[in-house]
Amino acid sequence: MAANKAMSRGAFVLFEGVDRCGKTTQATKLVESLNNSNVKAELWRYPDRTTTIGKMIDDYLQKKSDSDDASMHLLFAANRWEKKKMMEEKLSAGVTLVVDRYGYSGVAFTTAKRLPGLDQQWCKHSETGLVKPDCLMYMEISEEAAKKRGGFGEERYETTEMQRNVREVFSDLREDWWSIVDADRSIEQVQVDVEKIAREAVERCKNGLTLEYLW
Ligand code: Z5A
Ligand code: MG
Repeated sequence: MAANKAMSRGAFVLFEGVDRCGKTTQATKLVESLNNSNVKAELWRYPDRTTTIGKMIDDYLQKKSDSDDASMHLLFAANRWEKKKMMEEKLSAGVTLVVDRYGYSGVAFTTAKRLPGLDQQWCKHSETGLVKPDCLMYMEISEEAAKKRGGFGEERYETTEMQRNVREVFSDLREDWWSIVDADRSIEQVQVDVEKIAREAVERCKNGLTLEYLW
């Protein structure tokens, strides 16, 4: 008997990277270009600051509230769990999801705090069972190039030391299947690579690809 062929579905395309590497810029442009070529696509961002959990995260990031670091890590993860079912439904309905940050940022930012007990392994537990991206574009940018894109904002993690630690954890987390995009270049140059990588993933998923889960 022939093995079951995986169903055609939308792709989960993820952008990750340190601050100001251009994730939101590229994710926005990609969604527009996919929709213009009749590939149904939506832009998702994490944290999703619109949900009840997302509002707590937003307050924390804007330093309007303070909380225990482990609790905050779990809230960031819960913000992904609360949308897991919708994510699966959209993908199986053929919608491509272009996602701006995900559990990799979750692990990178909490581990970067270098707190006893909150190591990478601990951080990964709360992500285990979430949908794994079909393609992960890690937007690699030098500290110098990032600096040229303006100063830090006012949010909690926007400091040089934190960003250096985050960069280190990301390089530790890196896996062979990630696509590393040179994000030091112009928006248009980066966009060429992004289009190619994303459309390959869309094609693979359209032809039938079983959904995988972290971690
Ligand atoms: N966080 C966490 O702790 N745990 C988690 O689980 C998750 C997140 C998911 C909020 O993230 C914070 O939450 C974040 C991680 C933490 N903390 N920090 N720091 P966010 O995603 O909301 O952060 P953001 O406000 O979107 O900023 P960003 O991600 O740092 O920026 P970006 O999206 O990578 O860059 P951009 O907005 O597209 O571009 C930045 C500027 O550069 C802008 O003026 C652009 O016009 C310009 N730009 C973009 N591309 C280029 C090129 N190629 N050349 C020149 N200029 C460019
Ligand atoms: Mg952004």
